[in-house]
Amino acid sequence: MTRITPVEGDITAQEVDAVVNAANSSLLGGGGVDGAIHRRGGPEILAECRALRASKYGRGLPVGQAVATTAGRLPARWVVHTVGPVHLPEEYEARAALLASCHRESLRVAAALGARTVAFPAISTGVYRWPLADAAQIAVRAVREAVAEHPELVEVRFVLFGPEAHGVFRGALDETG
Ligand code: AR6
Repeated sequence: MTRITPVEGDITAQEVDAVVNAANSSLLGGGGVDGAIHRRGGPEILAECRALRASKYGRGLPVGQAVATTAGRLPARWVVHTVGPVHLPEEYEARAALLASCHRESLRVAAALGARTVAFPAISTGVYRWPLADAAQIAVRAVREAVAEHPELVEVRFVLFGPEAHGVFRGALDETG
């Protein structure tokens, strides 16, 4: 059984095989988690992102999909970049499906590389404005479903910035555990 754990902390400090980045379609960096990962991980990550843009993802990484690069100087082996949806109430269903897809696809990509431990931030809950409690429900459900397909995963960790977000994810995990 894969352990699914909420921890309070900084995603860039996680000693795991794969760290998930809440990226944007350009793959060329931004603020929040994305900024922190590129700052701490160093230029190798951006170099691989640029190479992806020059090859397979000329038009950018579509929302809901995931792709891996080196983790550079982070204490991880890979960064799995995924693009969350911007929260838009009038397109709730379609975008909630894309947020679930981010989690499913990130775990698929990580597992295919041989990762056993994966850390997620609270995708879409910052710049992309998804309400935290709802994002937690979607993320937890998607991860629970996806780990059933990847029993080789030992741990999926949600890394939350601050006690409030940590409490919300812990609650969502407890409810569905
Ligand atoms: N560790 C853990 N969580 C963090 C960290 C960190 N170092 N930094 C922020 N958070 P965001 P999004 C939390 O905005 O909403 C970027 O510009 C934060 O409090 O990083 O998917 C990208 O390039 C929030 O709860 O991601 C995109 O353009 C959560 O992580 C866009 O933002 C996600 O916030 C993506 O927006």
